[in-house]
Amino acid sequence: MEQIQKQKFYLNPPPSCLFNNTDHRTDLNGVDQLIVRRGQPFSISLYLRSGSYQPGISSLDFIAETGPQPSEQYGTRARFGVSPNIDTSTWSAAVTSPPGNTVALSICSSPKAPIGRYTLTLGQSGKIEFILLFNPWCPADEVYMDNEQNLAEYVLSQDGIIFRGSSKHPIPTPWNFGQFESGILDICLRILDMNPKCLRNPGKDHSGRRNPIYVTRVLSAMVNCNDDKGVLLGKWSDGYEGGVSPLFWRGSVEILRNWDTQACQPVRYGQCWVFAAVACSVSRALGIPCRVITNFLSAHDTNSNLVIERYVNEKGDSIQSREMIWNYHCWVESWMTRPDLKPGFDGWQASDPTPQEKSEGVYCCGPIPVKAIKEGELTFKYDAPFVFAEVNADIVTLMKKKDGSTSEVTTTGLVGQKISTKSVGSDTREDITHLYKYPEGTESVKHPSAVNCCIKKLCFSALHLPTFLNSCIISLCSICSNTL
Ligand SMILES: [Ca+2]
Ligand SMILES: [Ca+2]
Repeated sequence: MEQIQKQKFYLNPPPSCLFNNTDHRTDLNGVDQLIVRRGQPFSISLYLRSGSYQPGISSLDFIAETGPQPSEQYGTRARFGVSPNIDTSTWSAAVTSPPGNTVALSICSSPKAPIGRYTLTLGQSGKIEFILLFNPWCPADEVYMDNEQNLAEYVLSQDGIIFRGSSKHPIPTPWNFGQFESGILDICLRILDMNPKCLRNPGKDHSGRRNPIYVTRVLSAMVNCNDDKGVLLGKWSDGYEGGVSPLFWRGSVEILRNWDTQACQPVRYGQCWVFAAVACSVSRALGIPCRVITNFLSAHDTNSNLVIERYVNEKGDSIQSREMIWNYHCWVESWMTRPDLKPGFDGWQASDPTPQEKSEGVYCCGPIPVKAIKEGELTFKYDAPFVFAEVNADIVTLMKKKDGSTSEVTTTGLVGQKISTKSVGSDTREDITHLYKYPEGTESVKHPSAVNCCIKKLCFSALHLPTFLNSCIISLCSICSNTL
């Protein structure tokens, strides 16, 4: 048997970024660094220092590593050799050129590999650096999306429309996501590196980056600056001195660059659509299909009972307002499978970077399958009750009377109107309310057992509850007593 020869070789620099990046649909980032998507082969070529490459005789060993503590156990280090054919289900390499002193190689990452910065070492003599991204074009990737028009919109499009205004008059606001603009991908990776889970345990965090569920949850925490060195500081009242009014931003690029150049100090100021838009930019940059959605008459349930409690006096004036109904609220949906849940909940997952309530001790929310909200699966990860309440909560108005008695009125069907997102390939509004809930009043409406009121609609009344909701909001039509 012939002995395998360890040959010395060096890279034919640089790896063709133009060819590879174009092939991997990352060329909009530029072609000065190698940026590839997982589960898809890319090409490099080597010069051998002595002799020529002989299939079956020469040995070529590769080590791919990511993060500061690469380990095979964590999946952040992979060692592999040359195979007769490329295997796109794992890290693999194959020679694609005839024998000679130049060797053309096809290299493929595992479709389950962590995303991020990699070093690929060839023996002891060659190294290349590259960035690995999620691959929604790869059927074996958890973010796979089987529709080119949707991919063009939800991954590649840098121009968006975010709907604001009111349920009666949704107003389209143009937004530049700019996920491929110069330096943005590097900033997105820095956001991952600055997240507290990474700072505490970088090896484990880099391993977690194989999982779009994990990455999406990290982003929902890191887009706000609560608890961490996140990107945006929220402000919901007048007075935006020392910063930019949320109304003045026109895109994510300036926000991300400001955060990066100011040593990760929070950018002032964000509100829901700004938080959501930045999360959408980062998700698309990393290769997770993502869209911003707007929920009109969105409830904020602070005590997880799926009901918005409003206290009013006899005049109907609000006397306590811990819970509220926003005229609209924005969050994002990201596209991925959910192997951690029972089957049937792949697809759009809602996550919300606006800091509202803590989840597992941190201001973050989701991802939760949109379908789980529709089906009332409120035990599913993550944060199902909060999102369910945003689109479904009933309003219980408690009127404290002068004689000390209290009357209670429940309003259903008001919260969660015209849930909207930009249409694929056009600037029109797509109404996706049906993805979140069954039509009001149909038998198939799912009522989780925790909601033990408001199911019976006992009467209709012309009663209007003044002032506690914005005047543009109110159109109360169904009133019921919660006597169940
Ligand atoms: Ca945060
Ligand atoms: Ca509540």
